[in-house]
Amino acid sequence: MFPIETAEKIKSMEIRGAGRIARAAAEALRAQALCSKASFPLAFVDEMERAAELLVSTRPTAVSLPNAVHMVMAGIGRAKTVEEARAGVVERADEFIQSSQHAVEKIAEFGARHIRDGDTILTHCNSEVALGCIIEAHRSGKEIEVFATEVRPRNQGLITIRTLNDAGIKTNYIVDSAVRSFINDIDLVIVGADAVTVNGAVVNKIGTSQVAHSAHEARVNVLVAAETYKFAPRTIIGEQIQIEERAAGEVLPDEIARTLPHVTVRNPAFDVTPAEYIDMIVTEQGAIPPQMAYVIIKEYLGWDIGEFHKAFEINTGHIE
Ligand code: RI2
Repeated sequence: MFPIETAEKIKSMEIRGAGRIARAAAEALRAQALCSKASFPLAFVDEMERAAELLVSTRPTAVSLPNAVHMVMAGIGRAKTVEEARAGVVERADEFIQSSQHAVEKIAEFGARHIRDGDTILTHCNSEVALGCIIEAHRSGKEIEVFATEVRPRNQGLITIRTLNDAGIKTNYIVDSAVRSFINDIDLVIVGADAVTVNGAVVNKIGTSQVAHSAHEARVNVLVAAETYKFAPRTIIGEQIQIEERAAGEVLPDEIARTLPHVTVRNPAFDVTPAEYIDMIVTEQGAIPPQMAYVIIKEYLGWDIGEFHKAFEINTGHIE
């Protein structure tokens, strides 16, 4: 699929989930590189940069998206010909997609070990990696039960309960506001992430921080399943994660909203859970306490300070 089509599908959430949108973006850049008719390197770079910007502009919160685009675009490197640049992009895109799929499997394997036989788990939203851990625990023979939230307003909980049902896992479906009522029945909370900041805060679907707060109060452990490419390098230089606010119509139908002129609907899609409410983050490199997010950004994601400066210059339009 080409970048324009992929961008539309990410915007409309036909393609959704932080990992999936990252892989879809890598795939779109690969398709663009393969079909480019650019006859000299600068034209190729220009075309690819426009595609990259379009993809990154679709949804602002999941850092996996700009990280994936950055990794794929780095394939252009110092290429001297269009063919070299094209091959670089294709190679990096393939590498990213493969390593992303591998990361999802590794996290399932590591995360499942934190689930005990007889555990009742609560999950919020629809995270491929969080569900991977749960399904792997079930597959390895552990008797588990899950509570899954509805996830207003987009109801991603429906996808979650279908997946759990298909896997044969005993599942309870609850409205988002019922989490505190059931928290004493829960042994472990497992959620995914759209972004992890340098101070170990986790940005995930709206409501995650309430879930984590309830869990903290009830002394229930919170495990976050997140691939290393969901860690946000630019938070090291003080950049904030932008929380996407989606259309009011997702919460309240327009025909009702029109009759309520004094009412403003607010629809943030994500919230921030502070590190102190998170017990561990399971990455494909192993589990870490959230306070070690810096190490993942520096050691595994491999951003060096030169790249921070470059990113900073691009963002501020300031070139030294
Ligand atoms: P995986 C989703 O965002 C949810 O917030 C989910 O927890 C997160 O991405 C991670 O998903 P949305 O696209 O990568 O539904 O673990 O807004 O699948």
